[in-house]
Amino acid sequence: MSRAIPCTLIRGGTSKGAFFVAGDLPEAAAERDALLLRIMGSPDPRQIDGIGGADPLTSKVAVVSRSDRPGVDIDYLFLQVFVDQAIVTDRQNCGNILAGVAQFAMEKGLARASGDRTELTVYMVNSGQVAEVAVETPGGEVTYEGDACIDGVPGTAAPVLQNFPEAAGSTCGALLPTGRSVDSFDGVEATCIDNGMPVVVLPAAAFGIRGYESREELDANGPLKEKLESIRLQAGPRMNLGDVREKTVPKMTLVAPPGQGGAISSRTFIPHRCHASIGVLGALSVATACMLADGPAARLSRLPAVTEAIDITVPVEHPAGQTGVVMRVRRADGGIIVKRAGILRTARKLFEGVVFG
Ligand code: NQM
Repeated sequence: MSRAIPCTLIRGGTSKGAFFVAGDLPEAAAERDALLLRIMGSPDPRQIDGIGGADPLTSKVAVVSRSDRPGVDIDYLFLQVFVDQAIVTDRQNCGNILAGVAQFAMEKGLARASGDRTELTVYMVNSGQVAEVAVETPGGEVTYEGDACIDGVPGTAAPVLQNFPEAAGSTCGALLPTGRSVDSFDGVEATCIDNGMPVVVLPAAAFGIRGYESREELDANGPLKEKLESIRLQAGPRMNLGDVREKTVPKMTLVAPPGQGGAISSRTFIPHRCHASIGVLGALSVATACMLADGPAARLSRLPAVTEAIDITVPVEHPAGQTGVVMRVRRADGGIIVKRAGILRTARKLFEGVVFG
């Protein structure tokens, strides 16, 4: 008989995932991953025999536990379940799914609300970094209802404020893991950057596209995807990620001048399908690339000049609108240092019960 496991489905930002308390899943990674593949219905392009939504953005898992690290409230492990391959990977973070972690932890008794607004420190197990997450808890109760809206999600919900005090080098060990702000792959200039998410930033025009195409149009462009994968496989080892054939990083972001009054236009492959909007930490990496002294994002973006220390909002345009990244930056040694970065998200609990594995 299949096993029943407590599970909550939550929309976090522009993604959706199955949330588990760590103790409810098998401890051994191989056993846990086999179970998650069954739960999501992978591998299968339709995920017909599981709860995944046949899209990388809805085939996500959060594993949450109380933290015993000093100054940290909860530990959050993110797992990406591939849709059409039998792969579960912990080699990336996910800021969108992070948007539901604090509420889930409080509802499961892993953390306590403190007054009308609760700030929790979350240890992101995937990168060994912390995020500060502030959520609404009127009268000490979790709420998902509110007036905040984010592009890519209809309607409004309670605001979730995420702050990333230490995002640089999350997975690659350095903000610019190749040691340069501009590299060249297959004759295309690229910025390899990791400010929370490893991303290869490339000029859309170098691929014969405008950079404002829809997700569907880009997903149907086989030759473009082949060129991006060739670059990704070369960039991966150079970014200290090793062989990335079976990894979801680095992400591939095509940039163009802003078309909707933002700072830069983006289309991101994650890595084999085009994102419906852009990831949270992905947006942070792209916004940071805009502030470098050179590279495709710096060249094509429209931003106020950074002189000394400033707080700046960088609206990153994407297929569903814009994601505003609020950053505190300062110029140093010919480059820039991002002191902290914040993003507004929302989340909504969709159902809670047991899932059969
Ligand atoms: O970059 C998708 C998402 C993400 C990741 C992906 C994310 C982030 O939108 O922080 O949120 O890049 O695979 O869920």
